Amino acid sequence: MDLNQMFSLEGKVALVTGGAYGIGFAIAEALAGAGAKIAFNCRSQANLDKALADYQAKGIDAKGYICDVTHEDAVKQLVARIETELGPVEILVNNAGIIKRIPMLEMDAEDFRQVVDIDLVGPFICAKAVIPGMLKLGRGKIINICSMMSELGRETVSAYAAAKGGLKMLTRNICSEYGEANIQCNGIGPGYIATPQTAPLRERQADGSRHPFDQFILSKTPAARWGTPEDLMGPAVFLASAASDFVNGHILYVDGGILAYIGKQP
Ligand code: NAP
Ligand code: GCO
Repeated sequence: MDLNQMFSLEGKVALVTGGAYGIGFAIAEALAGAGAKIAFNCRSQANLDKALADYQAKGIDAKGYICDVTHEDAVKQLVARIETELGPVEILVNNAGIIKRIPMLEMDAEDFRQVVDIDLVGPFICAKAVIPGMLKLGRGKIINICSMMSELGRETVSAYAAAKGGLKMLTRNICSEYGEANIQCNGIGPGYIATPQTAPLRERQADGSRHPFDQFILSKTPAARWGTPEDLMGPAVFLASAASDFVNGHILYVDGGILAYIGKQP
């Protein structure tokens, strides 16, 4: 197979959850650039309208839908609609996610459940909805967007770390259960990426200096910068394409080296 063909996604249908902005939008843009037909979902009409205009501005003919990934019936209907309008989903990117930064002792179980529901149960529901179609097709790619918190903990993110650690294991389990059916399920573990989700950690101080957490991330990252959504484009195309057909159950960390580094000595 020639290299271009190996990385080509020509004509394949990709569903990117939460693809309205941030990491999901960049990944969808990359998949479209490699030839995929894009479907994405988000929860509000305002975000959907803005996203459709943003895709159009990039010359991408994406189909957008309102759908909450935690509602199993709605996700089933979404996948059925995409099948009718675009064709069977061959690539699923489980990207939709939220974080709540609350010290554990101050966190209500309800908040904890909501994070786990969106960040872990959501990917289960979406994978469950697309796998039957992939089985019929005889192939499929599922990419779960994990996190540094799939490996590391830190103060205030107990629910998020529990969910993203769980998502790493869901990834390995889907690989174990459906690898034989030629479905590859891998994860991308982004490092600290500049998106709306991390904006509060990068806010400038009143005197114009960097947020202490921003400085902490720069010192903890060998690349000495925050990642950008664009940093995830190549890895996403790789894991969605035939180039990764024998890569399964793997988490590809795209973190500027954070997980390799003990941190700057004082
Ligand atoms: P973001 O800017 O907050 O975007 C999150 C997206 O998910 C939005 O499009 C949002 O749209 C959608 N979403 C949230 N809950 C949803 C639900 N229940 N159903 C459907 N869509 C939902 O976040 P991001 O930084 O791009 O992060 C994307 C993914 O990467 C998340 O899973 C996040 O945990 C993970 N991640 C982020 C970083 C980082 O540093 N930024 C690092 C590692 C991993 P609506 O609000 O319109 O629904
Ligand atoms: C936090 C951050 C993270 C990142 C990301 C790291 O508060 O520590 O929001 O958890 O968003 O997931 O990979």
